[in-house]
Amino acid sequence: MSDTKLAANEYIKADSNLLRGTIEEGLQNNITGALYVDDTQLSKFHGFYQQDDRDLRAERQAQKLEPLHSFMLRARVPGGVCTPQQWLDVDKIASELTMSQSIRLTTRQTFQYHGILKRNLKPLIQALDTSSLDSIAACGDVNRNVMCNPNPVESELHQQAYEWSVALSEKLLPRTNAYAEIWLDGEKVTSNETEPMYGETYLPRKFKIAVAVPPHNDVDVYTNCLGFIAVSDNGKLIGFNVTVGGGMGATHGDKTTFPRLADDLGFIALEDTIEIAKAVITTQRDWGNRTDRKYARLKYTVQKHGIEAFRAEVAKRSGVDIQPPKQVEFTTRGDRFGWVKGTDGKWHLTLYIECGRIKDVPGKEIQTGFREIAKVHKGDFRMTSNQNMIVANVAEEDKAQIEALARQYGILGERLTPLRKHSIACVSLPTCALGMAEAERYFPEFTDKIDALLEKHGVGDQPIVMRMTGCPNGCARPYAAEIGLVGKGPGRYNLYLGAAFDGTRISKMVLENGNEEEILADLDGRIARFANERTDGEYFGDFLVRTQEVKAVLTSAGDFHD
Ligand code: SRM
Ligand code: SF4
Repeated sequence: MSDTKLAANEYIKADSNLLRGTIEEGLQNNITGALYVDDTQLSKFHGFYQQDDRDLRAERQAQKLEPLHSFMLRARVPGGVCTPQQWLDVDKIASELTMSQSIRLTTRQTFQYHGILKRNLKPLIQALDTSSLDSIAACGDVNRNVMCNPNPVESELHQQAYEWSVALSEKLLPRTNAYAEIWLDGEKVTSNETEPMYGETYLPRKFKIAVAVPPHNDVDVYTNCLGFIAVSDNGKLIGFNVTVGGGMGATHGDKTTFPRLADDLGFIALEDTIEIAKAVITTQRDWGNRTDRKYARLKYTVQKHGIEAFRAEVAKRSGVDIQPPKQVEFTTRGDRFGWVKGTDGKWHLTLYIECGRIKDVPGKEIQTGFREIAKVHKGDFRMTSNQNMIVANVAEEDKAQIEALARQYGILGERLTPLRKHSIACVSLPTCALGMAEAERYFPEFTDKIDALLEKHGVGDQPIVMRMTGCPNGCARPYAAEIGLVGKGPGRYNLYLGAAFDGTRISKMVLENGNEEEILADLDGRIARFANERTDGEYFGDFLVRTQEVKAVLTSAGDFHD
């Protein structure tokens, strides 16, 4: 490559021999717990990040020790579905091969391990493989885990949508043999290996796809690079409304960066799904910004060229007849807790997991509970994009046993408030290298305080989508929340309000760098007015916009910072 202006990662990818780099050599170097620096970028394509425990960083620095390096690994589980045996394997791996010993359900329907020592990476990936699981392309500049609404009620429609999410995930995988060679002792490919769709420098940046089945928008389809919204006729899937150019990440104080909801590309017939996805991906491959990773996501490509030009290019590349979008309506974004019955007569139990952390804590043996359920469960498990878990496809006669186990281990969640049911937070400290403020460790306590405010004003029964992240990258999609908190520094957050309950409008900042007291004071006044002045059935975000407390973000990006 001759263009010196390209982002550093572009050279790392180009020189990596299709993602191999020197990862194998780095694994064998026992002097350090880390990988070689460039390989820490390549490792993401294999599903893992190098991290260090930030709680211990200063102490180790004072002792002149290298940071306590360990790795976070994210699995690829399209649509979040796994079998009970797989769950038992996942659980065993956490206990035997990670320092955290816990499992972390993510906001994209999969799970992560934290605290994997370098020497345990290979045994861990091999153990996942034995369980027919992998972490290929779970991170990195490629298409990542494909989300699919776990909508168990409309069973047949969901099954069809789920199958498309699996097909998308499989068809869009990188073709390099690097993962098999490094981790699974696969035979080394020696000649002419190519990466037909991605090319040797892959995409300019990460790429995300979600499949949504209206009226449920729990996958937050408009926040994805590429969205497929199921269009059905009499319960049968007939095609998708395709959306492009959504994304959350931004940088504090930099108005050239912004969260953005996706634009409508149009309706496509079912058989065109993979072709459209490939055309969107190759357009982004060729049009995306490779000089500055800050502007390299698809949302900036669509914003720069405009949706018309982008649509024309995708139509040209795919040869697909892209029609105007069909009418669809979303009404919910949360999970449906407790038991629901599918149209096929099977039962599904959605269980709340605070911030997605599967770990035994006093009063709630979450990890043990799921292990015991997995031992007897004959259906499957479904991780949700709200970091919760569905014990799915339970026969009528097995319901009582599953429920008894959930109750015994304190995970039935019978007394959850509507706010809590609609709340998620990202990981942040101590593992996330980018966290500026606490999220997962502070969010439960913060949620209690907002619940108390709602209770005080008599609106404790109001469902409100509330999300917190430790930095502006937006891993819990906070700009799409009715109450969004984005970490600015220790104990300090920007407060964002005014997003739509169904995920079709993003929010605006109303308070910068506030501490807990300031945030609670701000919300106290607004919740009081909401309690007194809301119209029948009005949501909090809509109320703030109607009463002009918060100006609506109308265009996809332009007015987010106004
Ligand atoms: Fe994320 C980076 C965790 C969903 C936007 N994200 C990270 C890293 C890997 C930090 C890093 O780069 O060093 C975090 C690891 C923390 C840890 O210790 O585990 C991290 N992201 C997560 C998870 C685990 C949060 C969670 O609590 O569940 C989610 C894993 C999803 C998955 O299974 O694949 C997660 N991240 C998201 C989402 C939500 C989504 O995709 O629906 C977003 C916003 C949507 C988007 O992509 O625009 C998101 N993560 C980011 C960004 C900002 C990207 C950008 O465009 O600017 C970064 C930083 C980056 O890429 O440079 C990031
Ligand atoms: Fe880390 Fe920021 Fe993502 Fe939270 S939002 S997990 S702090 S990168």
